[in-house]
Amino acid sequence: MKLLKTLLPAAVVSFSALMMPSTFAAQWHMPTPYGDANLPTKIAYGFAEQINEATGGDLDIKVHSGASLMKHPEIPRAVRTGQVQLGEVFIGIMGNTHPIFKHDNIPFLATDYEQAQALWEASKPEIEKQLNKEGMMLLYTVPWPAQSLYSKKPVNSLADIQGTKMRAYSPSTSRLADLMNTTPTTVQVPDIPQAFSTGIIDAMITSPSTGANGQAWDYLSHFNEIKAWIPKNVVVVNKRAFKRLDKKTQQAMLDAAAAAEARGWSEVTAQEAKDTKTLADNGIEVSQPSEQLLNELQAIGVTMTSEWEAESPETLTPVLKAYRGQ
Ligand code: PCA
Repeated sequence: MKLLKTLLPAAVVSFSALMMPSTFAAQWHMPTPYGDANLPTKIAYGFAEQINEATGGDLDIKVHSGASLMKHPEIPRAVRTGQVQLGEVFIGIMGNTHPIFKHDNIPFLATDYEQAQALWEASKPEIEKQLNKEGMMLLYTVPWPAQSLYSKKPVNSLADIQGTKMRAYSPSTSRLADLMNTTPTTVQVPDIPQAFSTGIIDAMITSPSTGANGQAWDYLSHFNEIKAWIPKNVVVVNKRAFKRLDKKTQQAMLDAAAAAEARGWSEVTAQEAKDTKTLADNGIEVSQPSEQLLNELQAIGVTMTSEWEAESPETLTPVLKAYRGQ
């Protein structure tokens, strides 16, 4: 009798394991900061779907877009502590964790996609090292369209904008606002329309996508294509959670990550054109920067690059050299 009692549960388990392999299907949760209209979010859904298909449904990743599961600044800690298995984060918001994360928001360090990719290759080993220290593993990155200046009036030089309130979305963009003689105010994407309409901010630097998604024509009138930097999101997985997956599932995740990253770099240019057109179609005046504005901003970029490098020359000087091919 005693023997039967101890044997029985084991028998039940192995029977159900045979009959219902789906008993072992896992559901993972993936919070992302931005809404469904954004390229990074579309890519996140595609990434989850590819893994689901490759594993025959054994690993089902539920994407929680638009900061619906948790606020954006909470996502890195949630992945680190294993509260969620993986998540998407804007690299720049981790700028205070380690200066390598600031490579992503330095004006005029990398202004086209080829340069942005080269900067990413140069920064990636250190990014991986820092994420690893925090118990996370890098899966893939997705670039945003180039970041340009939105305002309520034409801006031909920094004098036209000084003293106004500028949106910031990372430590580096706060510093940039200071150097532009504007006042930085941190505002998350969902709060942008209200921040403009209540006068909390007067201007911002972000992609045509974020302006188009937030219907920027409702609260501002000018988009100046300074194209000052090309920031990125990263998707990171909790290391322990990844290690517990079987080899086949790990490989499926790495394959899906590689496909996601390739898709981002190949689709971002078209996305940029489409969203810029949406801004213009809705009455926003899209213009090219004057030489003076460009010179002034580029000078700030030089200052910010050297300030950044000085934060940790032993790590950042080699990154800059690798990027510049020195
Ligand atoms: N949109 C996001 C990040 C960069 C971008 O283009 C934002 O404005 O916060």
